[in-house]
Amino acid sequence: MSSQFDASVAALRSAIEQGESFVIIPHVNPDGDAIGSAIAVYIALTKKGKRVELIGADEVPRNLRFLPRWEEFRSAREMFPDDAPTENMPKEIEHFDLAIIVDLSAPRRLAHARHLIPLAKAVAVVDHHELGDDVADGILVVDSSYAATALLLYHIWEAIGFEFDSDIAQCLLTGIATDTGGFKFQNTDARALRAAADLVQRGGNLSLIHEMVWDRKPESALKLLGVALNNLRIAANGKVAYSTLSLQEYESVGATDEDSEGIVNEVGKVDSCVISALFREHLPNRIRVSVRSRGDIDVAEVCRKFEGGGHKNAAGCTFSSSLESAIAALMPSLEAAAL
Ligand SMILES: [Mn+2]
Repeated sequence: MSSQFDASVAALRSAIEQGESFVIIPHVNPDGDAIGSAIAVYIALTKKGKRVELIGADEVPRNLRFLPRWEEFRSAREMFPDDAPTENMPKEIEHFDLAIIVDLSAPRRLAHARHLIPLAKAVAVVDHHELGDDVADGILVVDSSYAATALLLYHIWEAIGFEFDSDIAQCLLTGIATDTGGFKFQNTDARALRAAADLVQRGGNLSLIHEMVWDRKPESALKLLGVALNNLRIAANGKVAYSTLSLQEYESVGATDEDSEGIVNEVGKVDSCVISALFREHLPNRIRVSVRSRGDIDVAEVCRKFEGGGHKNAAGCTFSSSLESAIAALMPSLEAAAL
């Protein structure tokens, strides 16, 4: 650990000790790491007797609604319906001593929740993504060598003055488990496994996480998977596998975009492919693309060219266009990266 990192951890600890009121914010379209990390910090601060709000742009995904205290999340979309600062702010969100943003560093990825940032005296970032060009101004506790923000948090937990309990263990374990794909992605290192073992000992329940996150799906999600597999296309001599989901197809099986979770990984099982992608028309002419790669291929770099981002092997971007235009725009870069 660099001394810069240690200094940031010390700064976060003193901001936590001195602050009275906090807001914890995960990124837009949150995953298990964002939600698990946010709730863990929320519980720890609450136990210290602090006033804490847990606010995200989006709702807690259905498959994470087994986590302790997930119902305490509040929606920034409801708070800021016009996606602008409002005059009649509820009293409890008028001021915060510290805003802690987790699993991201770019304020634009807070979406509606970014309007909370000016209400906070200071900001802290806890994240494991590479810093981009849009970074919140504040205490940066960032290290991209960690497989998950929850894993980074696990390592600094006591250094920032927090205690563990079984609910916190379950939240952090969920963050680590989801960002490592159930401990099977390349980022699953000894550090992640050691942390997981300790978190299980502290009360985390890994089989419950597997069941709730991956092994229980609504009928609509399985039907949507069927549609996506049926739409499978192959490019670059088999090196790129991709699929599409149109708005009409979502509607035909009664699915929402949440049901597309994990489908890109199924597409990526084509044995010859090194890059997989799923193009989803989740709103009219709004295309979300999830991209995955094997080995050393950096798809985050590709997605950054289209104002997206992510990790080397798991990234995404969005297009305001038709499905076919989004495919035409992105495929040349994916094919080039696959060669
Ligand atoms: Mn993460």
